[in-house]
Amino acid sequence: MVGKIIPVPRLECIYGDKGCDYLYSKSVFLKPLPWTEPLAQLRDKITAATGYNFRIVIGNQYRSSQDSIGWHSDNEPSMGINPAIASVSLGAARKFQIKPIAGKPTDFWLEHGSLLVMHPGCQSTHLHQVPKTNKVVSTRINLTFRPHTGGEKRTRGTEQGARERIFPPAPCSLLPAPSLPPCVYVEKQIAL
Ligand SMILES: O=C(O)CCC(=O)C(=O)O
Ligand SMILES: [Mn+2]
Repeated sequence: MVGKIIPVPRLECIYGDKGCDYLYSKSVFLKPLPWTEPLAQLRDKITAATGYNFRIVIGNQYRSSQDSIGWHSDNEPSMGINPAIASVSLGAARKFQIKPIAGKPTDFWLEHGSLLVMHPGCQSTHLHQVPKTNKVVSTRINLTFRPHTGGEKRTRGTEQGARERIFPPAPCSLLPAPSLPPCVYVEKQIAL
């Protein structure tokens, strides 16, 4: 379908380091707005908890039960090889599913304030999605913090300190939950 514009079933935004442009599905181009103070604070908190460094955050807003994201892996080349991705969920709880590429899904609920970490390697072995649902659900926002190999590096203040501490990234000290694939970790509640 050449030239046909198909809207994604959710709202999206991106914040991050200057020049860390993001292209996904070979067709959707996102240009980051500068970090806001609350987002930068949350990024640094997640870095402190996981040991992973992040340069962009993509926000998804699921307005209702009919907003969703289909099976995919986050394997855009601009994130480098084997990215670690951490996401924070806000608002309504939604079912998140993850499965080995040719395997059966594991379902779990991402509640308000939960932190999901997909460790390096997860994107090559697993797919994930947030399906539509027939239940009535209110708005959910998901913030996915991601690395990026391009753009301009941050140079000031605590951001520089954070980068020096964890670059190259330390292995994440958080352990996977027993019921989940080993590449995933979920913390029920992070201090927001
Ligand atoms: O909303 C979620 O929990 C997942 C979002 C996601 O997979 C993505 O933005 O790539
Ligand atoms: Mn994803």
